[in-house]
Amino acid sequence: MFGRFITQLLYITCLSAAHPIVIDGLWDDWQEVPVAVTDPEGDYNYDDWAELKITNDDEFIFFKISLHSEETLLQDWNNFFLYIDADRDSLTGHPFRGLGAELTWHFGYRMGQYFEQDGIIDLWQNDITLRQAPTVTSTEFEIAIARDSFVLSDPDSIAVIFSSFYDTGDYMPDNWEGIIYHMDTTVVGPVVPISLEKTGTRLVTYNTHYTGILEPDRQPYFERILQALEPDIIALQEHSEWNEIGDIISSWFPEDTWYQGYTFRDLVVLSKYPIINQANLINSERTMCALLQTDDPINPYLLILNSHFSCCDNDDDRQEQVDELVQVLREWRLNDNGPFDLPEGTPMFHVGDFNFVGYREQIETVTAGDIQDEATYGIDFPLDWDGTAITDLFSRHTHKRMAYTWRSDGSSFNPGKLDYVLYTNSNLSILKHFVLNTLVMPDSVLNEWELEAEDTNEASDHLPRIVDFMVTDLGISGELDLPQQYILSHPYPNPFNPQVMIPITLVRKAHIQLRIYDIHGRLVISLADDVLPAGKKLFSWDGSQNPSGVYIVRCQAGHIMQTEKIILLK
Ligand SMILES: [Ca+2]
Ligand SMILES: [Ca+2]
Ligand SMILES: [Ca+2]
Ligand SMILES: [Ca+2]
Repeated sequence: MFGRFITQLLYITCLSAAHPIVIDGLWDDWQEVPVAVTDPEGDYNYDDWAELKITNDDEFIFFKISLHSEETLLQDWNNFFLYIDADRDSLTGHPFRGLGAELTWHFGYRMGQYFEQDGIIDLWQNDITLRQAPTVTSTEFEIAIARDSFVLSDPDSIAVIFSSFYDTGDYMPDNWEGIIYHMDTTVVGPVVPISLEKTGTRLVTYNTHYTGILEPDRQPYFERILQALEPDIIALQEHSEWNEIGDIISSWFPEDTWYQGYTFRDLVVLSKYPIINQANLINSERTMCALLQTDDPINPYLLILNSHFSCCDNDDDRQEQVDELVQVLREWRLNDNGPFDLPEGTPMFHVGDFNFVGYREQIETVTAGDIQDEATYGIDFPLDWDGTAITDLFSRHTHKRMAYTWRSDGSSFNPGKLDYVLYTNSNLSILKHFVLNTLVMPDSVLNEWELEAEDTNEASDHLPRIVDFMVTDLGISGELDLPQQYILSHPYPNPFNPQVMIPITLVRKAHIQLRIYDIHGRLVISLADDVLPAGKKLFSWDGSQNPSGVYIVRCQAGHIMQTEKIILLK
């Protein structure tokens, strides 16, 4: 009895700490959160809990659960139960061990129950604003539930038990009365917002939900969204067979010339840059590509892969599709056996609605080129030009610590990350990226961008993903005649604030002009205009008096001129 009393005291003193948690499937935001329960390994022979953390912010209560046992899917494939005694009264609610639980939630069935005095009410994810990540298989998950949902009505403290198999599984915690968590009323505050303002070249990927841009009642939402975003390149999925898309987009941007690619199944790429080649890439027609000719002075080519892989629980088809895609890219790049000539070192994005709601191996396949069925599709092939994986970009909402890209409040499925942006980080730098969710944006920001709160919610069940980027690599383009003797090396750090270092290497004495220009080509400062001896010299520039943005470092040595883009990020 005395032991239990001490334990309870410890829980009360330790377990109260507000933290800003982003529901995105990344874990660094949990590092400062103390462990609530360490559960033993082997106390259950199937789904075996390992650890529980609990915290809250102004709006949500957060749980991070992890398993000793193998990976599973939180929104399916399990019989995980969460019991919350919201009034800390064991005589009210559903009796479970020492709890009287007002809320029971079954993760695998995506259903719960609210036990109130007069009866039992069935619950769906939207009733408790359930948010969880990742959307693919894992051994750890982060979960958010609204504190002010009618089920919880923002309690001061709760008692919690997780069970891994109905009412007989592994319990976390194992003690009878559960873990007590006290809400921390420290104000966490809203997330630092991401401005919609464009920096660099902008790519938008968007599943338009059954040809939404063509539907008269949904078209105005898309028009406002795309006009606010001002994309340079648009990749659309689920827009089905129709031809007017180029005319519609052009009519929304009368100042610009737009190039429309062909429609492959339900995929199309539109661009302000000429589309010089395009092709379907796999048998199921679920990945297309478009080669663009941009005005980038470093590497004028850009390859956009646009995918809409098989939906839902069709893991086998989806894995086949991504395996086949890696095979196609491997044969193209290694053996020149592809739909058209692809210049070596061409920067590449792979975007779209990937529908990754099952095995996380599919992510490994499209990033690291890890083929699952090597007997059919051959050996693995890392997809970046430098022999490494391409990068999976994690973006959050501009005004919310959320990263989901699909949401349907009437569905039993909680919002998830279905839409991906992958890129070759050997030659592309990301300047800004976000998910647009107008529902969470303040009126002042909506007004500024001539958006309405319901826009993204009414347009589609997917949210658009936005990425601003620039081409960065000077080293591996096969198309440009680059000087053999490197003079200007990559400035560092990049992005920088406020000081950037610029290394110059001269193999012999030379007259050097080193200047920094802004993105509009206006001279910002001249750092050197002098004869310098052979050897290494490090220049620096302090940008504290200049606005954030992209700047060009230009180094002229005799007839050789080299440039580097640098980003001042304050
Ligand atoms: Ca997180
Ligand atoms: Ca355990
Ligand atoms: Ca109760
Ligand atoms: Ca246990």
